Amino acid sequence: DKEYEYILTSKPDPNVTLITLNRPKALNALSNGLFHELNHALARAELDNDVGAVVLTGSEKAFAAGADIKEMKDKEFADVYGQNFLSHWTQITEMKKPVIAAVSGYALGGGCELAMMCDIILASPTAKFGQPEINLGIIPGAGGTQRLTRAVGKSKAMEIVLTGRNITAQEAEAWGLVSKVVGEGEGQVVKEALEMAKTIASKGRLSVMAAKEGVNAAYELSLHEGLHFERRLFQSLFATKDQKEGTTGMGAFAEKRKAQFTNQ
Ligand code: CO8
Repeated sequence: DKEYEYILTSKPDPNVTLITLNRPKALNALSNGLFHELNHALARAELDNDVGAVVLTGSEKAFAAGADIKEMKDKEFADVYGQNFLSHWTQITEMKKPVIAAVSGYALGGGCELAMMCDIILASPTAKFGQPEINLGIIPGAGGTQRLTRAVGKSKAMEIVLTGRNITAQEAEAWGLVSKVVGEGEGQVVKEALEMAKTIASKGRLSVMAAKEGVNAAYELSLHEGLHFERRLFQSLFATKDQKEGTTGMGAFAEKRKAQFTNQ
């Protein structure tokens, strides 16, 4: 993929985009340039009508070892505040299509935060998650005190953020940070993430987006508001052709056949 310097993109399946962070010499340290490219590739996947889900991965050794410390180290308050440093690093959370993180090796600092911005995290047994910012005299800046706390609870989040120690894939799974630790073997985590993405992409696009919106609303709204929002989303899907195809008398369920969704 010649147009990008820090990432690779491909479509291993007609309905799935794979984005691979590719700064091997820096363990995929996250730089300004890398995020510009990542945002570009994500926007392209979002606009591609064939694509129903995205997989984001790194290398066997590192998903991403954090923000690029060399790029960050000489910045002053006037630089980071004046240019709103990190503000464009969260664009991935604006995606309507699901994004699965396939994590091998280090997911540290901004790398762990980037994984947490995705909708589902699959981990290889070699994955190591952590927020080592405390060792650098800073704190997590893109969700490490917020998304992590919602994922694993206060006591465990405090331990991770205050000690800076890495947690294993097995701990991350037991604590609910990742949905699954896959089997051993090079490339296995990407393989399983692509399979999962393919499954999701085979569903109706509109209901997948609405489901993602509903789950994400659980982090923002009270239970009462969240349930109200969910019911409205649910009701709105009755205006879609996919609901007719999926469930009604003329549809797949009644005819005992596989639904042919048209994303309408
Ligand atoms: N930034 C820049 N370069 C890095 C980084 C990084 N975060 N991590 C590794 N590298 C570079 C190393 O400098 C080295 O380069 P060189 O060969 O030129 O010296 C190369 O990658 C290989 O690294 P190591 O030789 O250190 O490899 P090891 O296998 O010995 O160690 C470690 C691997 C343990 C991962 C180690 O590299 C390490 O501790 N890295 C730093 C981890 C860290 O502190 N991360 C947090 C950074 S702060 C942060 O992320 C703030 C979040 C901001 C929000 C982001 C929003 C998404």
